[in-house]
Amino acid sequence: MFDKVLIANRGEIALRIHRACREMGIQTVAVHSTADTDAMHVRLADFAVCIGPPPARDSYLNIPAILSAATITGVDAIHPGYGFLSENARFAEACDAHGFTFIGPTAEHIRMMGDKIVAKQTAKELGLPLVPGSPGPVTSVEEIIEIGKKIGFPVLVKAVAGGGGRGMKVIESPDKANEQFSMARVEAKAAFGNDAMYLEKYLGKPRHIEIQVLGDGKGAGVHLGERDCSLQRRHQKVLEEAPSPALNAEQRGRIGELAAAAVRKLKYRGAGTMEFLFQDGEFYFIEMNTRLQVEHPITEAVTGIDLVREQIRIAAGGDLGFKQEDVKITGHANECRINAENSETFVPCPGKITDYHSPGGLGVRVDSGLYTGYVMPPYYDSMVAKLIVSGSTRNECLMRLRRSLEEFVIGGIDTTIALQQRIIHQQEFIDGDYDIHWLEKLVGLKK
Ligand code: MV4
Repeated sequence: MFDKVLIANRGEIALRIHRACREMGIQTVAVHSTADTDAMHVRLADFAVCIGPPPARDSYLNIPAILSAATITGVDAIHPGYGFLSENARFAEACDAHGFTFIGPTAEHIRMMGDKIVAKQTAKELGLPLVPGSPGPVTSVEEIIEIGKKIGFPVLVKAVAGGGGRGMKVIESPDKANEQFSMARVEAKAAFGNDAMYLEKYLGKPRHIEIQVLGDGKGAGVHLGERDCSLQRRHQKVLEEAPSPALNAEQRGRIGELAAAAVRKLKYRGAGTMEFLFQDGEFYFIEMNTRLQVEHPITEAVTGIDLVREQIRIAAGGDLGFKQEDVKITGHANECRINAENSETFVPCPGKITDYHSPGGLGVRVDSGLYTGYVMPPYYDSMVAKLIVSGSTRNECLMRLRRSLEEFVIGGIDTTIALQQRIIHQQEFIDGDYDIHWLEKLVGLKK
């Protein structure tokens, strides 16, 4: 096992990783920008190294600075968290080249899933169901119209280098193809420096269902059930739940088994998430994330498995601590993401936390680096806390979530606590009756 791990991230996830390390008797090294000197995870870490100025490209994305910090402090391994360098294959390779274990999948698997066409081709070979579409990149309007006529309009063009919804355009009919295809390409070129595109049939009212997987890199692999992440605004998830209120046991078992079999065939190492759209009882693979995800705690809540601990154990060469039949999904969990934003306008609102009180009690977990007096810097993501609530049933969980949101006090800044309260009081939400467009309709800012 490792003696010392460098945490190449910030905020609540840096704290989350620190906590797992601590419980495993592993020392931690925080690396931080000059804007994060007073961050909670920096205070708690055994060692801290300032790696640069506030802009992420100069600090949290600065590979030489991070590797220098790793060398100076003599760590064994580097945990990238989510975002930043977590899905950067060159970073994973650089860690290895410098003698540090990258706590994550192989660079090869990161690269494979980073190219969305390769990811889909791989998923197909692994036996996962795909959205009908182009087998490879599309380069001409004629091709789009031809495939569109075969699979039916509307179709969706997506950027090969995309993800997160950027560089995506719905093409309603053949006569709109020319204009919408060029718009998508311009966007993709600007966002990713790559305008390669592929085509899919457009699903009009799907849910976003993702399967958490773990592999040991040696052919063992399990799934830890699904998360329903359909409640999102502008491709930012807002409130997640596990299990999904939309799936029955047969559907859950079917997609879980397929995902776990895929992990074993791939000899995938570490934690990953297979994303599917789910509509009319069918699953359609869209992409795979080769990192720990923001919403991982709801899976932890319903399985009792510490995902960061498993990531670290696997990276250190260990076997999976359990088999598929040992994984039991018990009860229900929800996560509310609390952002430093106005609940109506979504305008970011960084600043000083004048008052802080987090909810507690049975089944309540708060992952946050906030404390009274903390000054939130304006340079990074606006998510400041995650409220994770669990219960033996979905109803118990929702009642607990309701009272936990009432207890939560974050003074001095605007937060999305009020938005979360609004969501959980909607009848459709209570009924579990929502798709990926429902929240945008509720908040009335649909593009
Ligand atoms: C789709 C889709 C409909 N049909 N693909 C958006 C982000 C990227 N991960 C995949 N996305 C979508 N792909 C087909 N063939 C609709 C979306 C989509 C979406 C997906 C998940 C969660 C929220 C979403 C919001 C808008 C569109």
